[in-house]
Amino acid sequence: METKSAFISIIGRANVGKSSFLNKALGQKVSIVSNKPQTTRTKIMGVKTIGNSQLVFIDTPGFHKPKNILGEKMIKAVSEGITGIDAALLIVEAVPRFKFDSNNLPQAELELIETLKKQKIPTVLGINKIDLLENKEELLTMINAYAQKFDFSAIVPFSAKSGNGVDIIINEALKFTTPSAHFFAADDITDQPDSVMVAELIREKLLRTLSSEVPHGIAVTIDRFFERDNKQNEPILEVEATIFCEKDSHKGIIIGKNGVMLKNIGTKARIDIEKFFGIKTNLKLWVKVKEDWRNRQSIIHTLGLD
Ligand SMILES: Nc1nc2c(ncn2[C@@H]2O[C@H](COP(=O)(O)OP(=O)(O)OP(=O)(O)O)[C@@H](O)[C@H]2O)c(=O)[nH]1
Ligand SMILES: [Mg+2]
Repeated sequence: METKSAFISIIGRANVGKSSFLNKALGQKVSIVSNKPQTTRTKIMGVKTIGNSQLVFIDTPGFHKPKNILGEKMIKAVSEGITGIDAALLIVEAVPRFKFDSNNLPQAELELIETLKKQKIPTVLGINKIDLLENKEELLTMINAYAQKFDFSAIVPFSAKSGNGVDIIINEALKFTTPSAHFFAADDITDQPDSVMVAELIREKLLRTLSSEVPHGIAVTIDRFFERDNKQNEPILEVEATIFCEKDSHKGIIIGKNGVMLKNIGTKARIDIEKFFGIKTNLKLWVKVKEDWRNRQSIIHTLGLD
């Protein structure tokens, strides 16, 4: 049987739903999602094998103006994420946060479109969050505005939340496949090691639970990660993780009064880890301060964020 594959980068501004699309397309969470911008920090591959075709999606951090060294690394991950790919999926929002003006698309999107043009990357435009759209005419204005900027292979309105239109994007993606060996096993779903997946699931709960600046300055490391059998001979996953934050005051917020906040975060993370691996899990969390780590190259490196 002749096998085919395509590498497809998912790019766009922060918070437009790139990771949500990936998870919906795969039918499983491999990339964390929150309502805070800059949730995704590195390139994350998601693999979908349909018959003899394998789609390798590359989720990337939201394109933004970096404010620290971590931000610069994230933008580097975006440009690396579109190197050597077969196609791209540019995601924008049907109901943008900014005032939509067809002559004045967001700078970040224009910059990405410029790169796609220069590198001649075939691109599907996905207009996400159509479930929030009240006035369908706005969608037409938007489609026209983007179509004038770039010759997209297809323009697909969709909702990563309801799943509407996601299959249309997958069908468009399949058109980019070319004869080649598969790079992943048929049942592989991501390139992320299990321990990274666990750290990300913990960080997701921090992003979702904490407000303001605190979660942006957080990194999670896994200190211990192993499986053992309990007395009843049932497998248990033991996980110990450290949450790094930037200030003593942030540490206080993360732990919360009488440790309630940390306990709540730990419970939510444990439930998700159990769901992901399908086994009972013990999760222990510690909180440590590393001042201004987002501007410290050595720490960023140690955390595997470059
Ligand atoms: N209503 C609605 N919300 C959505 C939809 N897709 C994503 N969201 C929400 O949009 C927010 C951002 O989603 P993410 O998937 O994290 O966005 P992202 O583009 O990966 O963001 P970064 O990683 O920060 O660049 C989350 O609160 C999602 O629940 C959608 O189709 N409809
Ligand atoms: Mg993301």
